[in-house]
Order: sequence, then C-alpha cells, then structure tokens
Amino acid sequence: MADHSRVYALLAADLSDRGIDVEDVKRRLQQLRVETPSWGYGDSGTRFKTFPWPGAARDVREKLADAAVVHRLTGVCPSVALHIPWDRVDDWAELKEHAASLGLSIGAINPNLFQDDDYRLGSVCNPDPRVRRRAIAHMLECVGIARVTGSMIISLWLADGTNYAGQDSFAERRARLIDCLREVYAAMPPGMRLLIEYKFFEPAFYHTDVPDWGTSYALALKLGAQAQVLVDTGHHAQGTNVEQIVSFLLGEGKLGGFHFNARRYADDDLIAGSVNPFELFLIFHELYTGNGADVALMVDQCHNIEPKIEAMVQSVMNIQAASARALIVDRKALAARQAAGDILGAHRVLVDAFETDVRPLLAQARIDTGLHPDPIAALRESGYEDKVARERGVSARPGGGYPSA
Ligand code: RM4
Ligand code: MN
Ligand code: MN
Repeated sequence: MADHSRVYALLAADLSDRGIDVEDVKRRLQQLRVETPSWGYGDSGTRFKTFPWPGAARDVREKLADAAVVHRLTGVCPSVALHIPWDRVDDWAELKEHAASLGLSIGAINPNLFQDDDYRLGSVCNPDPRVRRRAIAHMLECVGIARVTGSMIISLWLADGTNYAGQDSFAERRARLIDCLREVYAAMPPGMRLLIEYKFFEPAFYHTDVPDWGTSYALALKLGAQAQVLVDTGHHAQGTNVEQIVSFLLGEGKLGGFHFNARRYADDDLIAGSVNPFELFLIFHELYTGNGADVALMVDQCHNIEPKIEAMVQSVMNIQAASARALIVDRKALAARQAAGDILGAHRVLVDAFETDVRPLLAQARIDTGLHPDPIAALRESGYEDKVARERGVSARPGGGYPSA
C-alpha cells in the first residue's frame, strides 16, 4: 500500500505537469459505465464443442448474481443486457425488482432472430411474409419487455443474409427490412432507442443484409432520431479503421453504442483489449474528442474455455485502462502538433498517453470509492467462483442459451 501511494503520487505529479486535472480524470473513471451481457456468464462454445464450466450460470437469476459480483468488484457495471428468449421469464416486473435487489438494472434487450427453424432464409428479410410477421412479433415482444424492465435500448443484430449469388433479391430484401423495422420503430416509446448492429459475414457467407456501418447508418437515418448504430468491435474486416467509424458516427449523432470484445480472425468474442489494446485506446480517444455521453458501452463476449466471471472482470478492467489512457491525452499539445503539421510529434502525443502505466491511477480511483484496488485479486480472494462451482456444479445440459449449449 505504501508502495502504491508512492507510485501514484509520482504519476499524479507527472500528469499534473502535463496539464492534466488528475482529480477530474479519476471522477470520470469512477463515472464510466460498462454494461455486461447475460450470455457472457453462461456456457458457450464453438461449433465444435461447448465445454461445460463448473459453476457457469444456468439461468437469468444466476447470470444476474454473477453480474452483481462483477459490479461489486469494479463499481462500474450496474446494468446487464438480456438476450430473448435465452433469458425469458414469466414475470418481467419481478425480474426487474430482483435485479434491483442485487444493485442492478436491466440493460439492452437483444431480440434473438436466428435460432428458430423458421429463420433458415432470414427473419425480417425472409421471402415468406409469415416469417417476417413472426420476427416483428418477437421484436415487439422485446419492446414490451424493455418497457416493463425499464430498459431504454433494443439492440438488434440480424443473422439475415444469403449463401449464394442469386439466392434472393438484394432490393427486395432491403425493402422487407425497412418495412419491418419501421413497424418496430413506431412501437417504441419516447426515449427508447433502437441500436442497429452490423456484421459482414456469418452465419450467411455470400451476403448479409446489414453488412457495415454505412448500411446501419442509412437505416437509422430513415427510421428517425431514436435509431442509431451499434459498433461491435469484432464485426469488421481485418484492418478496418474502427476509430474512424466511431468518429464519423459520433459527429453525425448516430453512434448509439458498442459491443466491446476482441478478435484476431473472425467474430472471436474474446476479452476486450486482449488482442489490440491500441485500437481500444484510439476508440476511447475519439469518444472523448466528440461527445460520447449517451453512447452505451456494452460488452459482447462469449467465454468458451476461460473462467467466465474473471474474464468479465478482466474485460472491464481493460476497458477502464483504455478509457484512462484516452483521458490523459495531452489534447493541447496534440492540437498544436497537428496544426503545425508535425506528423510524428502529433503521433507521439497519442503514444505517450498510450504508453503511460495507468494502473496506479485506476487503483487510486477504486480506493477513493472504497473498492479493492485490484478487482481480479479481490475476486480470487473472495472464493466466489469456487463457491458457485460447488453449489451449481457442472451442467449436463448447459443452459446459457448459446447455440450448441
Ligand atoms: C452476434 C452479435 C450479437 C450477439 C450474438 C450472440 O454475432 O454480435 O450482438 O447477440 O452474436
Ligand atoms: Mn454483438
Ligand atoms: Mn458478434
């Protein structure tokens, strides 16, 4: 502890010298909000195998219990996204109250339009009007769930697409998509937002109906002010400049939220910041350059072989680190270097912030609010994961909701 105080004092002095208001940075770190996904607490797998994890949450109440632990340790994760029907219950008002009793609220409601036999040719783009009706009914059900649970976000990802050229008409699928979304949009109460996620592949391989941010953006424009784009960091082609997309959408008032995760090859849903921490930092830098106040910061991960709660805590800590680094960018120096055309000088201002060890700053921000400075150590000391492993055991039929689970 004495050591921490010394290291933190040195860092704080250094940051103050760079003209950074350290108290303000700590406040902003304490006020950061990161939503965790219910599905990240349950068993999940690849198309090859789902390994059941001892103690993995089997239903929504266990998922909420685990999410409450993540919030208690980090102090920044008070809401939990739900996936319907994976998390369906009979009494939504009761679930809302139960969440509140754990210090949580219900976050984004994610309709699931990809796991029913009806959806072989798509959901809202399906050529069969009966299937489209069914998809709309499910989304309307989700709007209803959001109303009762107090959630303000419907987070929509479509698995719609085709596998072969000529399989269906792009133009007609687009018209069906717009019609269906208009109907759902019209049912949303004021203040509720529809966030439209894009992905350029999987499970369809020739085309997807919402492949990129431009398509989501055009749809959001068409629908109205309550529709915005959701950026899932794992849904881009290799080498895509994600932070530029963030900057553009933010500037247009159309950035609704994120699904944070990391990927190397496909939509890997690994721990955020574990593959490309520089990208995560640059995303936060753009968020803080624009006005990112209303942007929902959500995690979308599936932990296939690693301990689920620890993985979630690690993700949140990596997100906090990216945020901290972005908050200590010397913006005056950056603007001056940019104006002077000093290419590498400007670049180095960013790299300076990125290379700063922000761990003492984050530790101090936690200590100030009565938290353990190291949430991973606190989790391990608490024995919570061992306790639920004993109580819940290994699920014979894992109930995470995940496809092969
Ligand atoms: C999709 C997408 C959605 C998520 C599902 C499970 O690839 O990222 O957001 O709900 O996976
Ligand atoms: Mn996602
Ligand atoms: Mn995904």
